[in-house]
Amino acid sequence: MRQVVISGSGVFTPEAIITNAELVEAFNAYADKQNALHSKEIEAGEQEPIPHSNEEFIFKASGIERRHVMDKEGVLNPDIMHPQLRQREIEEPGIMTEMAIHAAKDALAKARKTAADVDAVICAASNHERAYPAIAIEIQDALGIDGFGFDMNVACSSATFGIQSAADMIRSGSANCILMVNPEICSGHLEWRDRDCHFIFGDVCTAVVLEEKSQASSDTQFEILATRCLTQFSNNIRNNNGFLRRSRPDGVADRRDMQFMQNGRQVFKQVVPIVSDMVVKHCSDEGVDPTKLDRMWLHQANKSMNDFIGRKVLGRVPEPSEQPNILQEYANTSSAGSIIAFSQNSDDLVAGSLGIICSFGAGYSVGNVIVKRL
Ligand code: CO8
Repeated sequence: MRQVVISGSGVFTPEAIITNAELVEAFNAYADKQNALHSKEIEAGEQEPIPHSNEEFIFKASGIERRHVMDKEGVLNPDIMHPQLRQREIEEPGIMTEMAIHAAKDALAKARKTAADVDAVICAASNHERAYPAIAIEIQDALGIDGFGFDMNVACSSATFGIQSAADMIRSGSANCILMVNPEICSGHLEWRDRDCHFIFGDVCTAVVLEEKSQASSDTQFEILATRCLTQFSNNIRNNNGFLRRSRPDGVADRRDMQFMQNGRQVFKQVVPIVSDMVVKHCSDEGVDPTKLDRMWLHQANKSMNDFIGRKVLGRVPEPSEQPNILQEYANTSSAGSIIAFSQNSDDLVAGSLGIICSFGAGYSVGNVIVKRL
């Protein structure tokens, strides 16, 4: 059977940074304004005041210290509380394509490939700025790639499911080289006015080049030994802002459920055992001893969650270098998180080292990719 390698990866990091301190200051100003506006209802006991957010809570509960975003001013303006992205002409590349081009060029350069070598583009992300034409086709056009492109969405697991799809196509011979990109504008669908979740997400784009092993020539190659995907329906992480919103009888344009909603504690409790069991079983089924993994590039949602999973899989407390976290810098970037961790923490591994790229999140969904450094 044809073998598949990841021969390059890239990350586009937006320049603007929001620290926890800045975020909390803006949220608390928003809360004070709203509470003043509704003081009569609050005094009459008809409405609860909006409680303040708190930096210590955010760091302790999640491990997040800051996040990168495409627009900082709108998010931090207590009268706006969401990113403001400029209106683009229809002929201009969309914002997801713009982000993807940076990450894709980085990944292609590392893979020592040009657009002419690529057969297909997969744009795998947790939200797409429009339904059609596919963002992947716009990226394909912007980079001058022949062949085909398509979008896919499995929320936080989009990238690992994208890797499995690409690897399967390369193994079967329908493509030799695939660019898989993950432009995540989480700031657009995060509810910045809800203290339970306003700290969770950031924006970024990642990209990986996958190709048939014999044609790869890059310095750093990881052979894909096996992939496994798992989904199990849950409403604990949900967003209802679909194309049917105009057809709803209430006619409300800005409702809470149109942004990211989650029951975080339930997600934590339910997802950790699903992921640990899946990774251990997948490795064992593939003849890989999970306790001998050299590196785990895990989904970046919550530091404690990763600590639990790392301990369960390795059977001991992982060294920080064995399970690199990037969420302190980027926050949760949905499907891009495990790929940022991989891209920024894999060059040092020696030939023969074994690792997993593992994602988990809404769906629920879990994706696991077992790789070996060549
Ligand atoms: N400041 C101060 N206090 C707070 C704050 C805050 N900002 N937020 C909550 N509190 C309070 C709560 O009100 C609660 O108070 P009380 O005890 O009086 O009720 C108390 O702190 C504890 O709250 P929680 O129980 O919610 O706190 P946790 O310790 O559970 O931490 C976390 C919350 C960090 C959210 C944690 O539960 C977690 O990380 N869970 C896992 C979540 C996860 O992995 N989700 C995956 C989502 S990502 C995904 O699937 C992709 C979706 C698509 C992308 C969407 C982009 C927008």
